[in-house]
Amino acid sequence: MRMLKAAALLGLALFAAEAVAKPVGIAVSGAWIQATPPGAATAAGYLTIVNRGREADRLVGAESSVAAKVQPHHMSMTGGIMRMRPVAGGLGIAAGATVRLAPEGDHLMLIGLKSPMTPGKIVKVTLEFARAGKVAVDVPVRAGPPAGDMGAMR
Ligand SMILES: [Cu+2]
Repeated sequence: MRMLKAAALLGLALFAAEAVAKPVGIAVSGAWIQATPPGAATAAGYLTIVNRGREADRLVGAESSVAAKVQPHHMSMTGGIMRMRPVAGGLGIAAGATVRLAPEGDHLMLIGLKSPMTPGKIVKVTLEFARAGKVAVDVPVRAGPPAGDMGAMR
């Protein structure tokens, strides 16, 4: 009984610590960037955004020192051809919703790479949300998707 109580208190303490570290309603997890061959001008980044807040938010932009610009991109299928374009007005995340940016789907596009994305490298990306403001994420470069990330279409 005593152990259970201690565990419950510890759980509360951890929850509180997390709440302090992330005062905003937005949580980002599972971020990674697809490695690129030398000389590549662009790279794609993927991540999962959870909006724990009670209000809808939007990912309106992003930046990183490794690229001239970083844009949220939307992927769509038109006549059997996949096309991507910058998300006009930002990527919406409804209150309580989880939005997954994954291979073959929406992604972050790093444009004008200043150095090659080699596996193992950690890239700092700052996401900008309309409500939550700036959220900095350390994003590892990977040769392929992490285990369990099956892509947006599967
Ligand atoms: Cu793109």
